[in-house]
Amino acid sequence: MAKKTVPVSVTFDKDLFKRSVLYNIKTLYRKTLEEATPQQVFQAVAYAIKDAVVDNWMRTQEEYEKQDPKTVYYLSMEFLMGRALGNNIINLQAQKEVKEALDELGLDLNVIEDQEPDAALGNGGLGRLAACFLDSLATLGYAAYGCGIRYRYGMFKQEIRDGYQVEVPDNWLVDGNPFELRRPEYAKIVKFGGYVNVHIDENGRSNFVQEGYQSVKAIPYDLPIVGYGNGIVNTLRIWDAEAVECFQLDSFDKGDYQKAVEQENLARNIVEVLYPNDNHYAGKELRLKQQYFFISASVQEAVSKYMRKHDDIRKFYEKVTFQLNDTHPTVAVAELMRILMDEYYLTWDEAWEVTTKTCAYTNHTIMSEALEKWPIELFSRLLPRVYQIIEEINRRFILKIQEMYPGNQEKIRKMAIIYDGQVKMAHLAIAAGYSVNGVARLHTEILKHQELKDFYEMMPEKFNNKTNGITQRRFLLHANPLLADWVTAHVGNDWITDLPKINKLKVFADDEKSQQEFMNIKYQNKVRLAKYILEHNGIEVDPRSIFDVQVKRLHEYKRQLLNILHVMYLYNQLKDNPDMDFYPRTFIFGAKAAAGYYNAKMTIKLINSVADVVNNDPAINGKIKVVFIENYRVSNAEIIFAAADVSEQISTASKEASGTGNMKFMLNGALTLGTMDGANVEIVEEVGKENAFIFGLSSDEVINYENNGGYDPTEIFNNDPDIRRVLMQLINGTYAPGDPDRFRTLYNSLLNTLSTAKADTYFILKDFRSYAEAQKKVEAAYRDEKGWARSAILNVACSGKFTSDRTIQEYVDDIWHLDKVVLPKK
Ligand code: Z15
Repeated sequence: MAKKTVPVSVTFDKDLFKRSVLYNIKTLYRKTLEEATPQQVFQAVAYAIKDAVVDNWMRTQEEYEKQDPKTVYYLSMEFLMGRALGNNIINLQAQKEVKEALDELGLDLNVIEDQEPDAALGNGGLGRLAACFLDSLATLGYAAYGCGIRYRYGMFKQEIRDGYQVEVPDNWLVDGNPFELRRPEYAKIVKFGGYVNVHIDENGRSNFVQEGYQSVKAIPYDLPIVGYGNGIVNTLRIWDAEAVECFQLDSFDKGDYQKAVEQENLARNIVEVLYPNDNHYAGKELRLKQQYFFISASVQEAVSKYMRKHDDIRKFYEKVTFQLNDTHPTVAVAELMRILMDEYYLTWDEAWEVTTKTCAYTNHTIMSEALEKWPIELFSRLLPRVYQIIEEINRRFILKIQEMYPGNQEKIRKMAIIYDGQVKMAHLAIAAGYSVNGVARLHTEILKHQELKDFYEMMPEKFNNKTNGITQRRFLLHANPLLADWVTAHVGNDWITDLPKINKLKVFADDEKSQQEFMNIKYQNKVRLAKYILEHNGIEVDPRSIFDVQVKRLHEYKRQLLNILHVMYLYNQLKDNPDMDFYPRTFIFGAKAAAGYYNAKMTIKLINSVADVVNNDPAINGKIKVVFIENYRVSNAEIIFAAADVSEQISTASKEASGTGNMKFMLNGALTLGTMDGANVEIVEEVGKENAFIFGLSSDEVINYENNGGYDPTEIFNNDPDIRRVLMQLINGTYAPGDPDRFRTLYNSLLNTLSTAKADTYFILKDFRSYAEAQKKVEAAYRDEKGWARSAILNVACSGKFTSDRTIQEYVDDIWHLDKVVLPKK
């Protein structure tokens, strides 16, 4: 076990770094190291690391200038980056030197890292995927920009008060962000509102100009994205909004004054806060403003950067590609058309050719409530010129539909971009994109044959699958140093940049010594999490119990309710039969609910209420513990994945497009307890179904029920006394003493015997028995310690496919066709 994962860096200057830290504390705070607060020490260390990063950043960008590689712009409303310091140190391969240097200064890197606020510019899976992609793009050496919004407030901080979620603003910039760089020289103007005027010029051309608009200045802030060990540093560019100019106090014109105030307010509001909805579209005007704001600025910048080096805008797509992360940035299609026609005077056909060779679209969900449909009234008022262009795209698209399906009104109804007074953003993205991809094999198949069937039949060549992935640098190397070192000691450290190499671990799965070492590491990670839980929740948990974990956004389709109903069922069994054979289990939850999502919030309250009862009942002897981890986010996720035995991936089959938490658990040696949904299907394919616990309806069965009006849960309620007992406990005050109606809405969502509304649309009762049986198998399997260790090691060994390096290489090969960049030796 001599080999350590941390390589010796040849370029990182330890002494320079130490001096830099002390100098920073002096010049930033006029203090000595001893006088500085922990936050100030963090800032000083972060600036010292930034110094090393900036050298590589400049070198990389210079090299891009020289080599002029094709560049991807990953356009996304969300980048869920988490903390930067630890990740940057790892990717600089400077961990050993930094740790030594800090040690010599009497500082502890872990404590310093803990001072950094998470950059939580995202909700969940979609935003974290974008962050993993940036890591992989830089590590693989591809020229890439992430383009997004510099929200003043990111994802809210979750506090649990009296068992309820309370949202607290996330003022992540209070102490300043040491890694960001303000770039006012690249500011752009973005225009909203007004009306479109046509000017005929001297050549008889019609020029469309927006007049009477309000404008906002977009100021970019750049964040470095450090590649692992290759000197590459890419850029995440996030836009801040500023008023265009201070309005004139001597303006006596009331209209102008009013307009100036409105313009200033627009700038103030636009980047104020991230909408905290995951997989749900709320249709708010400000959200559309956010979308157009960052897209207009990003597209303007991409075009002007291209024109600084090239003269023919008609060949834009040879050097630039836009990836649309869901429909949120789809207005880019029309904005690019606008710039090409109105500012570069391309004809419609020329502009359309460039646009359709530049834009590609990723679909991340089939949940209908997530599909963006903007009322045309709102859209045309806010973006009059862009709307005009979309109308023309729609007109021509309908002509194409008619050409292919003459006289088929049904096709137009289902496929038009503008229909029923709404602009359908997914239809726009598909009509204008050269690629449409889903995020796991099953998801892409459902898109092709169900949700987007008509589009697939019309344009099959556009459709492709890109199964999601995660970065092993953050989720193993950084999150789980004990396991990372163990893996390296056994198979070398190639896995850090070539995850499939981790497959060499397979031969150790049956080796008893390896099994013991593995379980010992898992135990230590469970102790680390138990300590975190005690400090943050005041709950004592036994690291020898099974750590059964469900962490993800709270959503009905993800079925946290199924999990907690099953805990209630187990508790009933234990109460009836205190001496039954029962392996101690700790059920761990972590989840934020969208602020306005009532059932989701009540599920959090239910979990905490069950926790209160179960954790404090001496009759069950601590055999079940329920823990709700407050404020689940990237930084504590890293501790949680490392400590998990069981990975709960229990969405209603067909609803979870991919999932990425499932992959993070697998990489850390947890066994999946899940449905055949999203990427679970591919996980099981890699590791073998004997090393996972699969249950529940298949996606085909779910879709079948849905196409035939659902199923009737009352039958299950009537015939299964255990389930009936659990459901009655939702409404008899067992978990809400004095307020038996508290969970009535959850009960109604499952049964709803009173109204005609559909009940149990997520098949919780239908899948309950199958889930409970799978859980029994989990318990039996865990009792066989060697067998469990074997399966856990195999999960790690078979996780190679799920690196985002693989995903990105597939995007490059099949969609983007980027040039690989290698930096010359210094
Ligand atoms: C989001 O986090 C996801 C999809 C969405 O449409 C929105 Cl708005 C947010 C998630 C999927 O639910 C999840 O299955 C997937 O793994 C993730 O995107 C990344 O593709």
